[in-house]
Amino acid sequence: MSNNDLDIQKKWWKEAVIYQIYPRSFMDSNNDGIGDLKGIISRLDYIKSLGIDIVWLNPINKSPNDDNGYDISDYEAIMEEFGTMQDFDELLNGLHARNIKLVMDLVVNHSSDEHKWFVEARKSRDNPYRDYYHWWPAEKGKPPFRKSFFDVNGQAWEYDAVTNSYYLHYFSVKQPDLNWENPKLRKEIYDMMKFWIRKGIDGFRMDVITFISKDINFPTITQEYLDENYNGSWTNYYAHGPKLHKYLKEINKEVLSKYDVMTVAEGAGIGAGDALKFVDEDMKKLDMLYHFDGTNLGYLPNQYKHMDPNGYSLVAFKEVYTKWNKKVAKKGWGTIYLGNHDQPRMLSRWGNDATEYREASSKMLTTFLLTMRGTPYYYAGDEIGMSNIRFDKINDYRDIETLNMYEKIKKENGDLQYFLDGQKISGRDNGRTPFQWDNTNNAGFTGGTPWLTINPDCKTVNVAYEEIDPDSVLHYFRKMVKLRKSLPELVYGSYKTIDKKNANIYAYTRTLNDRSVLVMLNFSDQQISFSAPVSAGSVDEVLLNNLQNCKAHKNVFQLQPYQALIVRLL
Ligand code: TEU
Ligand code: CA
Repeated sequence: MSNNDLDIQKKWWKEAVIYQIYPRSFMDSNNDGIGDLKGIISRLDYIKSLGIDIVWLNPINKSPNDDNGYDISDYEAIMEEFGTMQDFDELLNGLHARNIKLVMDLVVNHSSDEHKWFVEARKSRDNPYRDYYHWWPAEKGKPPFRKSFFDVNGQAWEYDAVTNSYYLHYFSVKQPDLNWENPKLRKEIYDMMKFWIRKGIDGFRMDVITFISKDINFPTITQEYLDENYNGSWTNYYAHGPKLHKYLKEINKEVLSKYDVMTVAEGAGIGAGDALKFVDEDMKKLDMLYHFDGTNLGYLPNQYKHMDPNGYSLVAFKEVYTKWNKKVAKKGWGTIYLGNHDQPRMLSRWGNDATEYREASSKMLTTFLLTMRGTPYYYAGDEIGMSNIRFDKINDYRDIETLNMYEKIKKENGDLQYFLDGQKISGRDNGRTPFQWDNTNNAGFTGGTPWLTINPDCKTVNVAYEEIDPDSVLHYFRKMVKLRKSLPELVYGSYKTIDKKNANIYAYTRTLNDRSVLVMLNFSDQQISFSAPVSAGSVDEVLLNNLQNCKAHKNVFQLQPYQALIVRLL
């Protein structure tokens, strides 16, 4: 069925390529070792050169940086380390002048404990801000267990002596959860969102927005209950609070419906079956959601089988993306990502960062991200093939998640070496090492001491080096972006997976108005013979190849290790 049978509503954010910048690690302008807004401003022409349409900035609001900005102490001020509101205005104008939109990170499941609301709330039980947060009076006894992702004891209730009460924090003890039951709190959030929209931003990425509704009876939740109802996962339980969709509809009614802004939910705990509850246009809630079903798959067997015996398989990987695409094929819209600030580098996780394969597999993964159906979220640094830094020692890490989990395992006399081995693969700091601009000191990121160690591969993995190599990962990224924009079938075209049980090749067609392309991706380090099924159409010209040659006879391709091919089908 050609795609023009589907009445797809065209939207700017459906046609866009989104580039995510982690400001702390992108470019430092004042040699304090921390990236900042002026640093990003100094690199606007580079960002423009990529051909992307939207920049998603991780949080830049005032924060004590317990969780690198995901603990906000003033939602309408800029983090001191990042600069001033004037710098923000200059950055926004600089992006808009280059026809690039700006999406900000909305972190409203929790605030910092240094936010004035929490400073007030913990003063007394009758403080006007008390109900901006979730409290449990100690005279009721200990509150029922709730898991915290970042607490050294794994406990989400923290005792606060001043008012002889406990407060709830799903993340660190310095990230108290906001009480969305309170209409006054919700109005404060909506007013803040309007403040930023009136400043001219173009949308929000909504941090763990799925967690904002809590069952305020705080019932006892047993592991058996989690196993029976939430696949044993606290994340899944947290993501199904009783009033979540009421709040999402209210956010849309009170704020989003009044402006042309885009929204994307960080969809922790949400399965494909629930996708349309969030992104079906008729629901009038959000535009997009990104899921974790792909990134939560096990690790590559050839590299880390010992870490995850169930391991990932390409067949499972393909099933995830095909399942999610199917859910939003007719209504709603999808997203595609493999890397972000919470993930290890996609090259190390899903490709192969060995010298022999790093360029080919980087380009292959980029081809996947930019030929799938749905808005691609591309993480800064992946366009030059940055890889995991694989720290050996806990002292090398800065991420509160790694540091606190280490402490927790130490308290429990657990296997610290096993944990550190695992962090080399999945630790979030692998994706947060400073951007590599050139082969000068500190990779051109800072004239000071970088806040996080720079990957030693920066001598050759850097923008300057790759600008002069026409076959570089960087030039391939630009080519792939350009190709996506030149072929409407790669944006709005239907997606159909081919040979889904193939253990090494991910192949699919994209079709719009009877124009079809076939994408073939070799996810393995082997040469694989692949017969493009004639039902997909007869193979015509090769539109893009991440390697120099293409061995084919009629519709049989000898795909080299990590080869990516896009061919026109007649
Ligand atoms: O991440 C939430 C999230 O994805 C966690 O539920 C995830 O499972 C956890 O990081 C384990 O890997 C968002 C932000 O993206 C993240 O950077 C913040 O640390 C977190 O929320 C708290 O704001
Ligand atoms: Ca700085």
